[in-house]
Amino acid sequence: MEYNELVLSGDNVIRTLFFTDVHVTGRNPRSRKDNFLETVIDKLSQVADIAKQKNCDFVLFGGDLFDSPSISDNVSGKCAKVLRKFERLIGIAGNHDLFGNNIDNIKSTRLGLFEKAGLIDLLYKGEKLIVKKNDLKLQITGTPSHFGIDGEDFEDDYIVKDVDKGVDKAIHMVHGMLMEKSINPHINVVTFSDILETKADLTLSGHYHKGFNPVCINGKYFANPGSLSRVSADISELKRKVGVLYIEVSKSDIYLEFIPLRQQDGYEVLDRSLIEKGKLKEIKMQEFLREIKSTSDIESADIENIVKKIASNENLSKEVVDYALDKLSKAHENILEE
Ligand SMILES: [Mn+2]
Repeated sequence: MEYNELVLSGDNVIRTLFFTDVHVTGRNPRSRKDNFLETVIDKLSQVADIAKQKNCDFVLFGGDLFDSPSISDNVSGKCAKVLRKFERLIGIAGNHDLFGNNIDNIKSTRLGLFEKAGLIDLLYKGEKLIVKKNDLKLQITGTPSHFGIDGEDFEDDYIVKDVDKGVDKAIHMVHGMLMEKSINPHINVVTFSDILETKADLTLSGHYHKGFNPVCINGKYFANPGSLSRVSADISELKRKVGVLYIEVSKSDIYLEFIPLRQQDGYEVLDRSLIEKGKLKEIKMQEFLREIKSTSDIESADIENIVKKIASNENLSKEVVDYALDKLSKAHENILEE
């Protein structure tokens, strides 16, 4: 972030929207029957319109703007054009925005380019933005995605430990698997109860595309409105309404409201014919290939795991491991740029 304070004028309420996981791409996901790029650009345009209608002071974004960090010029240009409709967009990077899920290489990604061009202001781990409006003071922090975000050191990424003096409310954004409870023993998740000691009054997460209804535990809110686009033809995605979270912050309160966007019925845009023909394996393979083609997340995560495993057996220093991981993410970058 180039600034750490934002002074606004108006009443005593800060208004904002939060949206996440847009996955802009020119490659139509296998499950989609429509023109995915057009649909997703329209979604972004709607979010900008709602921000104007609702008089939002700025808009918050939870990561994965792009499906891949090196999306084509043509697609990036269309995305840049619609982002110009936003007066102020403040967000974090998602795993799909990064090469090898390594935030250190943000400068060579499309999202990094958009940051430099002033289309989005990115929050990095440890940075703090103080928003002042009359006598209301809001602190905003964010943790972008990185390798191992939902691993054993999750507290460092999810729990806000200090809030500036005089701050009335704090919002924290994180691109990680935050949910009510674990869904699969093979996927690391962070649950609300894991992070109840956070000083953030509102924790906003992306990454988990299905999202969840906002919850309030001991006066602390947790919310994820779900991905702005539907890329899989799972029954839950067919039924899910895509939308944004409207947020009002006042000295005493936080108000949250899910606003659905204009959208086609899931059954109109998502193709389940392969699933219904019992070709689930084929679909899973397509989705796997899509992942590899986009960010190689699965592949690179595995390689990173291997590096870390070797390192722990060989007692290598952290510098050596970091060097190896850095080399890997650069190699990943070269593969995608070819
Ligand atoms: Mn995502």
